[in-house]
Amino acid sequence: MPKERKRPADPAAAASTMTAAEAVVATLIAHGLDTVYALPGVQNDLLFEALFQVSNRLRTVHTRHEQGAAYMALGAALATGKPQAYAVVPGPGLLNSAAALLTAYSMNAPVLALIGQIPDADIGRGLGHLHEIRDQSGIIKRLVDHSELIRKPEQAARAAALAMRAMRSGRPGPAVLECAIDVWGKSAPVILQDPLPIPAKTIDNDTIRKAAKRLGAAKRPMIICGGGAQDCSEEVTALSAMLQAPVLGYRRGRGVLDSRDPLSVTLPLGRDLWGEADVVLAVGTRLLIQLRQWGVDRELAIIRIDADPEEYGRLHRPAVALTGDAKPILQRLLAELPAHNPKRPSRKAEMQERQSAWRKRLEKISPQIAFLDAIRSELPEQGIFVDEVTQIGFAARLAFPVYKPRTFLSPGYQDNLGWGFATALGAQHARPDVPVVAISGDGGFMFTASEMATAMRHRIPLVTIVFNDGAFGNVRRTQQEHYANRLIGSDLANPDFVAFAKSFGAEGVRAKSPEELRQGLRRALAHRDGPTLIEVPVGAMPSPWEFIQMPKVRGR
Ligand SMILES: Cc1ncc(C[n+]2csc(CCOP(=O)(O)OP(=O)(O)O)c2C)c(N)n1
Ligand SMILES: [Mg+2]
Repeated sequence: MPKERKRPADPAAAASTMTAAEAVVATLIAHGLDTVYALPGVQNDLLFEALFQVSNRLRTVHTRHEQGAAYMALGAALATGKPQAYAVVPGPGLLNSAAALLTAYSMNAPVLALIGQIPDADIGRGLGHLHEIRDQSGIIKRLVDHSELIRKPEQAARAAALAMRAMRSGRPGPAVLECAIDVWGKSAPVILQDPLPIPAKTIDNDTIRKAAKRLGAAKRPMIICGGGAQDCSEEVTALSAMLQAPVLGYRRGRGVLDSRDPLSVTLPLGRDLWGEADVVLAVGTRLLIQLRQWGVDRELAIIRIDADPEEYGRLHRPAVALTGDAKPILQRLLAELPAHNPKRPSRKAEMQERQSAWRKRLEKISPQIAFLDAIRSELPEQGIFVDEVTQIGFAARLAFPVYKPRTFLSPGYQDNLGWGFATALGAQHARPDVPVVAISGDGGFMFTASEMATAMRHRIPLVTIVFNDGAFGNVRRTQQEHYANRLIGSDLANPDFVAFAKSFGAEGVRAKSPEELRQGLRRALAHRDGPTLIEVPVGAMPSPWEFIQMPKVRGR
């Protein structure tokens, strides 16, 4: 058994005797964290003991499954833009959280995982300890860019500070700290570690000028935003106005330019504009859809802003590459651009016309859009919409108006079914000041439905809308349309979702039409004392895929 704690954590003291767990916890507090999403177990008992000591400064929010804890940390990170943490036991605990950790990696989200370990001396020996997994550290190294195994208390504070810095430097992303069952409780004189400075990339004047000249000379400039642009709304808005450049955001880039601006576009019109553009400024996006689906040719010059220079060599060499944090780079570009940019006539009328032409074509998916209109009419501007891999979600990416950054949370390229409910719980927990609405299908919701208990236990006022078609509808439609109706593994037996919610003590409502959904949402959003589930029974919906997987418009 681990030794008893000698002294309670005291993060104010510069050096004192404390356990590894106390040192980690004090370091997290010093970095501004206020919550750890967690599921306990014996390897982490001493970590939880340290969390207990500081529970007035660092809340422990426990979930019913490790994926819930990790998705909640992810949702909190996406909604706030700030680092968040979760803690789980090794082996099955780690693996249960792994889909969320993978998603955090894919989304460059600063999520710190605290993972237990078997007794330190036996790591790697294959003795069959509780929750032992072969080469846990090796598995973790494949999942994230930064990880460390804490082997003694003296190492703990610095390890935590390094992890916190790693999550925010270069390409941001998750980090993992492992610590053995018998090390969490070991004590030593510990010097607490202040936050380490985040190294800033120097921005090269010549490259900024080169980019500004290209953009200034462009006849049909365009801006494409990914998740890396979420903190650059002001700058992108100003650049777009100066250049009269449309701004495309699809999943992670939505909300950077307000959807009410006629220059703000989603995929279908974005593809037309990509076909016409002579210069594209890509901010914090992999450009996978553009370069792989829509094509590229010599007439198009691409300027990329990315935290990770490895991006440039992957698919297509950019004409100009600006590496680093997008915000200061865009600010420099904004300062330089007026010297090279002509006064440009407004494209407002043209863009409004093109937007409405596409809205007409999107009427093909109007059942989905009618539900989205109902949600938008009730969700305030700063309210957060959490997307899922479901029919309403696919339509939302194309047609849901988004007014502010970080108010449209979409899972990026993992597109992992089942992320939504628990991620939204984390978003709502971390942003109690704004309403959060999660949408999901009956399939996706059931991945983490047990976290309704977490929503009740921690009184999280999330509103969840479950669109119930009794199927993995997207799969079923594919089987109908492309496999001659050979249906396999796509029908679902469901609970009564309203009764399910009520059985936890949550509010449960059924809405059978967009209008009933609107009314139900209005009531639900007024109820801030706990969760609400709104079930919407639906039939099969028209396919959105012709608007998402669109053919080439450039190149061979
Ligand atoms: C982790 C994961 N597993 C499987 C899939 C494949 N998949 C994509 S959509 C879908 C069905 C979604 O069903 P539901 O949530 O009910 O939404 P619907 O399409 O019926 O609206 C499945 C299984 C996925 N995207 N992610
Ligand atoms: Mg379904």
